[in-house]
Amino acid sequence: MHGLVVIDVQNDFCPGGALAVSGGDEIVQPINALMTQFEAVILTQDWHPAGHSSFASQHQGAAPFSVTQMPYGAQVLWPDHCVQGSPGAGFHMELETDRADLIIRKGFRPEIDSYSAFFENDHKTPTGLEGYLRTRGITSLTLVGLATDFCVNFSAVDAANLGFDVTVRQDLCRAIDMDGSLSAAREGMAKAGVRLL
Ligand code: VGL
Ligand code: ZN
Repeated sequence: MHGLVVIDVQNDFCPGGALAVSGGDEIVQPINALMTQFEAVILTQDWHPAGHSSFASQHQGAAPFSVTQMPYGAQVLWPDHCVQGSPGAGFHMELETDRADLIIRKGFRPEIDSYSAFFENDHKTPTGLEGYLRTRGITSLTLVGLATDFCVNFSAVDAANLGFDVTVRQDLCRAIDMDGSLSAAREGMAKAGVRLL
């Protein structure tokens, strides 16, 4: 059984948003069209409490897009984004959310970020998505969404390591691409056995 996982197609990651990904809105209609071809559709939603520890605003003197050391490892510090209940955390207005079987929220613990749909950034704390997919008999996943080099990348690598058959539709993703993060993400996904289309 084949599932479509739509990563973080939210207002803050689209042009005009707090952490806008260039061209983020261009993928919405083609993703809607793709949903009809899958037996299961899962959406992820980046969902941070105000004052989340991944926000540069919470680290004195830290600039957005700088890197800090957290107890669980290196963490990029972001502009405040996807704050729970804010318009920026909402899905893009044209995304067909009615088609979703499951919406999984992540990044809701104040002290840890979660790029991946499967594990928080300590690579240990599960989100529960693996259990959902397995109990539904979904073994093969196609990933689309935002951003290619962060949440799509981490989700795809984790899914492949968990034994799912994983495809990333790069044409239906857009990247942040800071300091070579996109090419590093492509290499990491390929190495993990992710099919890059
Ligand atoms: C994301 C940075 C911070 C993403 C989420 O969806 O790729 N990136 N939070
Ligand atoms: Zn985030």
